[in-house]
Amino acid sequence: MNSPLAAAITVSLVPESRGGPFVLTDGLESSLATAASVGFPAVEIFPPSAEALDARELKRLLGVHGLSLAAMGTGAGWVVQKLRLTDPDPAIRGRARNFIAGIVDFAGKLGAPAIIGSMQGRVEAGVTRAQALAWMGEALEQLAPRAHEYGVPVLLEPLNRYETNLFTQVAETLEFTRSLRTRNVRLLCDCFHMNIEEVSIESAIRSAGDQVGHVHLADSNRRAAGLGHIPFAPVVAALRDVGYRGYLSAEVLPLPDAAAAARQALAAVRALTA
Ligand code: LER
Ligand code: MN
Repeated sequence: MNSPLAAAITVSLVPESRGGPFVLTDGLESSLATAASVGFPAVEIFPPSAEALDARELKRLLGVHGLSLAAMGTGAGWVVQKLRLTDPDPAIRGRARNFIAGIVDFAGKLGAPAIIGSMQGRVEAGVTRAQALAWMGEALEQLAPRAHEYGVPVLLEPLNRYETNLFTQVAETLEFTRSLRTRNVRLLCDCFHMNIEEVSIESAIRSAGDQVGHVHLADSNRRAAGLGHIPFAPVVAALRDVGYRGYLSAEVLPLPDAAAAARQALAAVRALTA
C-alpha cells in the first residue's frame, strides 16, 4: 500500500481462467505494457503458481513500465489444481497451504500481499462449519506470520454465495479473523460480491474499519466501475473514513473489450478520488 487509493488492474497468466474477471490476459510482457500505457500505476497478477513465474523478469518488467505489484491471487490453485484449504483430504489441504505459501513468498519479496479467495473452498457435505473454520485457522496461523516477515498481510476475501458457503460476508469474516492469534490477516472487499451479500457495502466497510486490506472495485455486473449500478461515491467515502490507503483494483470482466474496460476502470478511480 504505497499510495492513497491508487488504481490497479488485473492480469491473468492462467489460460484456464478465461471468462473470469481479468482484464489483461495477453501474457506478462504485453499485459504490463498495456497497463502502463493506459496509465495504471499498479497491476494485480493471477499466476498459475509461484514456480511458473520468473521473479527477475517480473521485477524487470515492473521497473521498465514504472508499475507496482498491488497483490497476487492464489486462485489458480483451485482453478487448475483443485486445491483448497478446507478440502476434507488432509493431503489436499497440505498442498493448498504449500501452494499459497509459495505465492506469499514470491509476492512478499516484491512487497505485495497474497489473496485467499477461492482457495478458502467451502463447507463440504459431511464437514461441520466449525471443522472448516478450524482448518482455515490452522492454515492462516502459518501463512499470515509468513507474510508478516515481508511486511505484508494475507488477504482473506469473502465471496458471494454461488462461489462459497464459508466466508460470504464481512461480519462473519471479521469474527473469524478476530478469533485468530495472528493479527496479520486483512479483508479483501470485492464490491461485486458485497453487492450480492451485504445489506450495505459502505456500512460493511465501516464495520471492517482498519481491517480493510485491499479492494476489488467491480460493479454490480462485474464490469468496470461505472458500467453497472453500484453508487461508488459512498463506497469511496467509507474507505476514506476508515483510513484505507490501498489499491482500488479492477478485478472485472474485459467488457465490452479489454482496452475499453481498462480505460473505464482507470477513469472511474480518477473521478472517484479527484
Ligand atoms: C473470485 O470471485 C474473486 O473475487 C477472486 O478475487 C478470488 O480469488
Ligand atoms: Mn475478487
